[in-house]
Amino acid sequence: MKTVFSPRHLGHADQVELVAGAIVPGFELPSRAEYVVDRIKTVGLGPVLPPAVHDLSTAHKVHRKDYLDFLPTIWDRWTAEGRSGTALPFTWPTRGLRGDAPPEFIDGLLGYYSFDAGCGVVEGTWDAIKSSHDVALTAAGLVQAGDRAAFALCRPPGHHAGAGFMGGYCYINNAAVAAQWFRDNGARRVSILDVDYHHGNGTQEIFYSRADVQVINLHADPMQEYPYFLGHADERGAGAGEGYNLNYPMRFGTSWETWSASLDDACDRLLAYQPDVVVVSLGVDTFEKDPISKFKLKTEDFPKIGARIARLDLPTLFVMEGGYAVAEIGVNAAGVLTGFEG
Ligand code: Q9C
Ligand code: ZN
Repeated sequence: MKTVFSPRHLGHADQVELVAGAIVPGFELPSRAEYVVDRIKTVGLGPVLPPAVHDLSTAHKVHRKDYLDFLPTIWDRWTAEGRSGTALPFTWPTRGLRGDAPPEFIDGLLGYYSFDAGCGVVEGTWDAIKSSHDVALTAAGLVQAGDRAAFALCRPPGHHAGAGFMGGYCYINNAAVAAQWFRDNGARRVSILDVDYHHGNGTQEIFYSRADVQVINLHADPMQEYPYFLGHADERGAGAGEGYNLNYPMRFGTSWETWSASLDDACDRLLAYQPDVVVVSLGVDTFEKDPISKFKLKTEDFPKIGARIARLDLPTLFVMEGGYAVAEIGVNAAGVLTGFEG
């Protein structure tokens, strides 16, 4: 299996986040992707290729124009106020406030276009976002051209980003852009199978009213875990999309026995949909030692995930999402992919 990867992610660094009332270094570190690419090379998964530059025309079909126009301007707007460090929001349009128009000032804009303070912006952030998008589309092209599977080693990740907002370390929804691209290039139906520990709220929102992209999420119960405000089992899609969104929320402490039963059920539902291609949102933050998660999957379980997905016998694009036990994410992500290859 080929991997697509860009070192341009390295410019997205120096993140900070609020954890238990303290501002600490962010968990979504540049070293994450470096550990994964190093492990891919160590196990000899296959060639590691650079992305080809793509325009944003497909991204424009899953994101709002005003949001995509705003993203590349954040750092310049921030520094125009004489600021340095990391651009972050602090005010959001929740219930009881108006959220129907973007303000003029950068602090208001950052809040308007996000749902949390998980998406800092530094000088190199837009270039990393764009390279991550290009990685996803280049890898999608490999699958379209006939490869059984490809790995888009995206950083930053994407599944929390919605049509018009960032959040949870995610800016452009790489998996959603790839799914849209498959639709525009001959696939009649696309399934997105999101195995990241966190609910892929952005992906769900983007496709919620559509029947042509099935979205399946396996994740920590939002009653207990981030993103808290989406991801319940009764969210099944709306309008034409009714029945094409599937959520498998699981409680803190979930281990392989329970998690894999959800995966088996999800795979049955996926096959019943008869997609032409599968996009896997590959988070490995289900790992027992992940520093921000509370599932109990072990390193030996990750190849079994890949093997189960391989049994679907469908063209498959893996898109990197989360996973934060830095030393181990390379082993676990590569484990899924080697398990897929059998
Ligand atoms: N700092 C992905 O796995 N947690 N995103 C916030 C307070 C946010 C995870 C906890 C977790 C986002 C792609
Ligand atoms: Zn996650």
